[in-house]
Amino acid sequence: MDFALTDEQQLIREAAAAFTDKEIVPRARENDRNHHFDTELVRLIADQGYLGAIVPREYGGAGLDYLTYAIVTEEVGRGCSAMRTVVSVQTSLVCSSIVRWGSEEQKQAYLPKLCSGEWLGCFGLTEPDTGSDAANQKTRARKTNNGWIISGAKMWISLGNHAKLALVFAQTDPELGHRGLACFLVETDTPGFGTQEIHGKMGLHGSDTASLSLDDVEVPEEALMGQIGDGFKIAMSALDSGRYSVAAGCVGVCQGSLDASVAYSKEREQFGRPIAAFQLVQAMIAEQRVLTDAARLLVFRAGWVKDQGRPSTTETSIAKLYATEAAQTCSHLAIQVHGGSGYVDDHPVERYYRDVRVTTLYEGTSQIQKLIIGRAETGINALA
Ligand code: COS
Repeated sequence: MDFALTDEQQLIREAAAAFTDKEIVPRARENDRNHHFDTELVRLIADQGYLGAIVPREYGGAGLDYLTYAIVTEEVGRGCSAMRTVVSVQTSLVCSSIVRWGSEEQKQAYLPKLCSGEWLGCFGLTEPDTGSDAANQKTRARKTNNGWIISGAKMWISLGNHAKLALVFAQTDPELGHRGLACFLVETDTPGFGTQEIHGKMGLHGSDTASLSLDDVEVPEEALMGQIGDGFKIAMSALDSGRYSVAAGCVGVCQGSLDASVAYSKEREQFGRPIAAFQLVQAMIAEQRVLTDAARLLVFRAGWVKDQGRPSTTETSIAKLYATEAAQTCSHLAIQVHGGSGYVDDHPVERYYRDVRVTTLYEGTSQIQKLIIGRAETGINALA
């Protein structure tokens, strides 16, 4: 077993860290304060190749392996979870689905535009009444002579207001349950496709979140990705990649919390000494270090399994569960180390804390990850 990164991975880490410090970190607070989805910054991230990190080069991607993708995503996550969400949605949920399930024509048509950031994509799975029970889609797709008519609504869709392409999951035959689901590549300027911004979020103020409405949206036959009935598998395989990406971003939040805590505790003096000299402060720093290391190792293990082409659902759920929960604890402890200063946005830790709260909810709650892990361990499906 070799825990060292390759020279190439190390260089990619250094480049991603430098880019994050130069471009993402300086904008994160203002974007958060202004609830601004920074499309200029998205373009810079795309120029780095991060939006198509795991897409083969022939389709405009960077052709990275999964482990290296985690390294990049971690660095972006350290800078800003709103921008990391862009990477996760575009790269994992949208691009990786098209790579795996799209026809050659669909790959040629969409991947270069998505990898370059010319187009953003979104992932239309969740609905107002359909969250954890993802198979229970209310959105319907009706067959016509030339294609399909899709009607329904989607909720909590990251990038939804800016996306030019939406992966839309819809039921073609309710009698078939999850085997009736299909996935469509819907261009968002198609008549009947509408979006609305969701306001009032606790965090991720710099990200774009939408509800989508599909009112008899007519798409051609070529919009179907995979076969009718593949929809649920497409969604689950997308989430195998998306959850991994969320977990990697959370490692970045853990590391950012730790770095901020170490720096502040060495600078801040009380009782005539830097607070880093106090055992109770060191305990909070040590706890963050352990959580960060453990989360990163679980993410790397999941990436290593993916890079071998083996099923990785369980390892991904373990990494997602652990890293997202670790990031809650690390950002919470980081505020504690900062005292009153951690409660305002002079330091990144209060933004970490608010932004990271959603990660135990989106792309499958912690409870769903536990059920997936429990089922793998016992062979018993607690959801049946
Ligand atoms: N990749 C490919 N196919 C998969 C898969 C994966 N990771 N996981 C399951 N499948 C396939 C199974 O092989 C099965 O195929 P068959 O119909 O041919 O047998 C089918 O999908 C159904 O699988 P399963 O029985 O595991 O489905 P469940 O209904 O039990 O899944 C959970 C339940 C909870 C796991 C699922 O609904 C889920 O992940 N929910 C959370 C959804 C979520 O994360 N939402 C947030 C979206 S925010 S972007």
